[in-house]
Amino acid sequence: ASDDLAAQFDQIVADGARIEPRDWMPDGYRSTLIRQIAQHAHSEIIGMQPEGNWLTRAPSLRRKAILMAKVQDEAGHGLYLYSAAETLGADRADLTGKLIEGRQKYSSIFNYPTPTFADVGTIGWLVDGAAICNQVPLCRTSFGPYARAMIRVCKEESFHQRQGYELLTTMMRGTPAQRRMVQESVDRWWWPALMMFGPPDDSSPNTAQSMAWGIKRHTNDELRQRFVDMSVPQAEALGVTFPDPDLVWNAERGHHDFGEPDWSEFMEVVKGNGATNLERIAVRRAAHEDGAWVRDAATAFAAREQEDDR
Ligand code: FAQ
Repeated sequence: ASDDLAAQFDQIVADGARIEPRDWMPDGYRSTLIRQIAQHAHSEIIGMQPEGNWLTRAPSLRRKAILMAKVQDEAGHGLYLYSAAETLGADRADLTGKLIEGRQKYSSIFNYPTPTFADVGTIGWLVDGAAICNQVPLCRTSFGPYARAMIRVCKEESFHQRQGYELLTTMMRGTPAQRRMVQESVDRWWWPALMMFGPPDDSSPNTAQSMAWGIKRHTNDELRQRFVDMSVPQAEALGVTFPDPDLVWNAERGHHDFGEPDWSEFMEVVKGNGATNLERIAVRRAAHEDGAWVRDAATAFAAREQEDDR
């Protein structure tokens, strides 16, 4: 019977259809998905911090309202993703515990500081841009709840990307100092944005199996290339350059050639040694501890309601 179930699973994956929570699945498929979805959820939640830094300092009411809405959306994405992980048997409180104990990863990109307001625009343009590039194919990932979550998340990320680009175009129409601020910000974020796609294919331990299971639809390098090709004309329209002397159109390949990100920096950031890793986790831990009374009150309230029902 278990052979039948495995064959059924393989057939669903081969057909490009969706595996649902009650379907049989290999243990490795389940654990890979829990790992990836949890890392993704943690990234959304930790990802509120770099831009959150500017909420009280946004230069106008309009910019503040936009930024507040965007940061709230990221919280929503995180909760949506934790729920998708729960359909696989994970427990949200346990996942949060693993994050603040440093036992589960979140995206390297959120370990860089945001010293200027232009960073809000650059994060929207490049970081949300890279996120969309990576997540649109995940709308077709083989696990149903994850794929469906990605549809709404991608719609909201597209809005985030546009607000970032619009912010930068406004600054580029401003003073020379504002234009310099945009270029300086783009110089800092370009390489970290390329690292978001993960290590090169030949040193990506999970890609082959995740592609075979239909969890990933493209390799890390394929998506990185797509992002570079997409970003170059946008940079031209904006009037900024990327800090890569090797970035050049290759007519033969029909793609841009580009330089190698500093993979030793990536490894260090993923290991916890980036500029803001400690701060990000400390802030998340403090928020979790400060919120303990709310969880306790909600649990006590739910218990009393149940008692009243009896
Ligand atoms: N940072 O074998 P692979 C957002 C880890 S967007 C840290 O290639 P895989 C929106 C990897 O987990 C950001 N760790 O792994 C937003 C693995 O760890 P292991 C979140 C990284 O999974 C915008 C090891 O290295 N998006 O939040 C990174 O097949 C603005 C080996 O790598 C997602 O998570 C990295 N950059 O491919 C929010 C998308 N790259 O095995 C706020 C979903 C790799 O030790 C503001 N995830 N690692 O546990 C994915 O598509 C994949 O997981 C990849 C990595 C492509 C990220």
